[in-house]
Amino acid sequence: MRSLKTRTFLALATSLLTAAAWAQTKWDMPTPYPESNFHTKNIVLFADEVKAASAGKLQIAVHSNGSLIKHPEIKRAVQTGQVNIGEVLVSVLSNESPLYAFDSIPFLAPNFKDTARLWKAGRPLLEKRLASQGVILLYGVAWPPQGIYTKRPFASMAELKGVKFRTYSPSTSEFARLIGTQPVTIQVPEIPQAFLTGQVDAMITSPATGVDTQAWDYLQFYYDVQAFLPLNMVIVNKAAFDKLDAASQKAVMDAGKKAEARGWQTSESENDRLTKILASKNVRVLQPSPQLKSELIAVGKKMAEDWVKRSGAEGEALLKAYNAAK
Ligand code: PCA
Repeated sequence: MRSLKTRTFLALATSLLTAAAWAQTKWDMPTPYPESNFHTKNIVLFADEVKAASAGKLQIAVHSNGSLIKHPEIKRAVQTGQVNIGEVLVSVLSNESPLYAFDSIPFLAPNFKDTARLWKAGRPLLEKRLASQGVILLYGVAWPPQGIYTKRPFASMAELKGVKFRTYSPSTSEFARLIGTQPVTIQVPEIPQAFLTGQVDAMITSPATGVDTQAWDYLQFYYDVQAFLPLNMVIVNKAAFDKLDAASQKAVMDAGKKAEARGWQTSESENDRLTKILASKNVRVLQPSPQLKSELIAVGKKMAEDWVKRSGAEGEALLKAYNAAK
């Protein structure tokens, strides 16, 4: 028979172990883009930092490429607590509210500097809206500028007429319609298959996604239009966040701040390198013709007007804050 001392020690050790196991929380984190993508790599670093800063108490398992939950379902999954954290493209939600299309208006904020100012103006409105649904907006990072990939060269909108055009959000589908093409919404994991089976023949996206999806296998031209820089955001279920101990909450907030700064930096600094990869794979990287450029600017103007009408007071407040911060 064990001595009283040993028994007391064993009982104590067991209860300590049980407490430690209880204190450990695991969150699943669905994300829409592949492992190779800079947003995903940034999230993996974020998860590592949360684990270290919470002394292993909060572990975030990243499920990239829509493997756990498909992109259009991720926001709902976070909101309902099916998962506690996730990443989405802001404008994928714009059927829910036009507010979420604020970052997809062609030529409103066509570079990183203006998009940072636009994000600053839009963020409080998004935070408020999400908070009313029990969701915390942790951070946002812009994609590089969006351009147009095609199989053939073109110099005007008329030459694109009727082309089946891959889009990724309600706003990009509206853009596709306004330039005379036929939008087909396809999320990134399905892009190669969609081109190889002839579902689409052109697309709008960044050099980053062009490289991730090996665009050179089915597209030969990239027009560096620099139309807009859409944002991804990382969102958290508030009830789950509130259940964390103070140290873990701080770990999430601090790591979120760092990920935001790192993500913007990488998005900008990697864009040249990724554009060069496209060129090295024989995708011709071209500037839009002056005619095409002015046609696209007119499309952007129309989209801006429509968006202001649809988004009402929120849209007005956002644009006012954006313009005031110039
Ligand atoms: N890549 C994502 C969104 C914007 C981008 O550059 C996509 O093509 O779906």
